[in-house]
Amino acid sequence: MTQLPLSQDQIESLNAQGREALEDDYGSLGRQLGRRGIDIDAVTERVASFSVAIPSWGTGRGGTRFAKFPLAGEPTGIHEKLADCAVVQQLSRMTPRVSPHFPWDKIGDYRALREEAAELGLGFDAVNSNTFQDQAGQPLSYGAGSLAATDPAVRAQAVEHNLECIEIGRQLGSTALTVWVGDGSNFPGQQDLSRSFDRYLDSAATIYAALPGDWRMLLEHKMFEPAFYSTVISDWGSSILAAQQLGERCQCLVDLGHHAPNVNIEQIVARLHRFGKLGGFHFNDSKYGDDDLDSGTINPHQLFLVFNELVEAELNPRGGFDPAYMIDQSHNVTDPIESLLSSAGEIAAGFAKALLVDREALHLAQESNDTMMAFQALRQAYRTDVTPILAQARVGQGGAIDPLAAYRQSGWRARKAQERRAVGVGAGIV
Ligand SMILES: [Mn+2]
Repeated sequence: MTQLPLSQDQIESLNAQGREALEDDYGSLGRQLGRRGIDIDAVTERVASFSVAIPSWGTGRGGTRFAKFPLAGEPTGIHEKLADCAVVQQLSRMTPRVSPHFPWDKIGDYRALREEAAELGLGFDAVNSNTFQDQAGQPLSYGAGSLAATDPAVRAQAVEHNLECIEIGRQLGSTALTVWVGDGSNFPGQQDLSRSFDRYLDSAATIYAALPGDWRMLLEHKMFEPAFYSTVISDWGSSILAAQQLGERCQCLVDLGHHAPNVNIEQIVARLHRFGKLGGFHFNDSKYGDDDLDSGTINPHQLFLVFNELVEAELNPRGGFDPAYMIDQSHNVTDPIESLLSSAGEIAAGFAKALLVDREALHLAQESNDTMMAFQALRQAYRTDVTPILAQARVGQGGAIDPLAAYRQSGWRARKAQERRAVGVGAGIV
């Protein structure tokens, strides 16, 4: 029996106010798409079945390296984080899974946690290990690296933590482990660039060997930060080399914000898929060297082009296509629930627009080297306002026509500000 956090009656009554306008807009868009040979209901059905995971830490106020400004009523532990994830899911109907992070979400009974999530209408996605910071009571420090550290005892501790994450994930019903390490260097000469990669591969192989049969290991690359001269898994090249060496069930995870500015990420997606190594995706946006702005806020066109490759990949599944999608953002100045609702909408919009591309016209134009018409095939889809499709997909599953309005009307955060203990100010986190 599910216990949803918000009043479904309240959502329905707000929807009732917007239903006539939605039907009008949906009908109009349907006729427009019909003229292009597209069945709007088929697209809505695809969008309704699309989902993206929420990272448990995304429900709290993030921060920068400089500061973190807490929000009254933000969650203080995994139980409250789950409740907030359930709010996002109830309104958006696009985020049914939570991606937990250890040791941040560490508790005593994971089977009970799995049941608690199920009662909120949630499941668990990939588990994330953390060897990029030290925890209270930890015997050895990751100050000089973790999986690639020169000290074998530090490497063993980092491997052991990943094995524990797999064990926790088994109890939660996860089937993937995402590994990101901050290992790298800040000075030329500080680290042997080849030997550090060797040590990483050696540690990662031990983790890979412990994966349950139906699990995948996802390697997340990041160009820089916290290491600013070199990072061990800095780019998709290092990532795919490691994934190919480790084995078939080791794949690469692309985080939109983890590349140099202007890098053609959609091409990286196509390349990884070509070799069966596209394992997952972290959605966010970036303007400069930052990597955690809200999805679609800066470059929605890039998001669309990435989805265009993902839709192509799905149509040409070279040995399978099952990427793990997750939102990965730092919500510094907004209510995290509002950011997650907005981002889920932006991500789904990118997907919906990619579904509207006239693939036959695109492929024909590509084959005949008709540059302008190939571009127009993409542009026509990108220009289409898919808002009514997204709203219809949500409503069809009990979600809100306007998730942000419904959330504000619910008074959730003000209520939680009364009930939850305050989070202290502090240094920023990733
Ligand atoms: Mn990420």
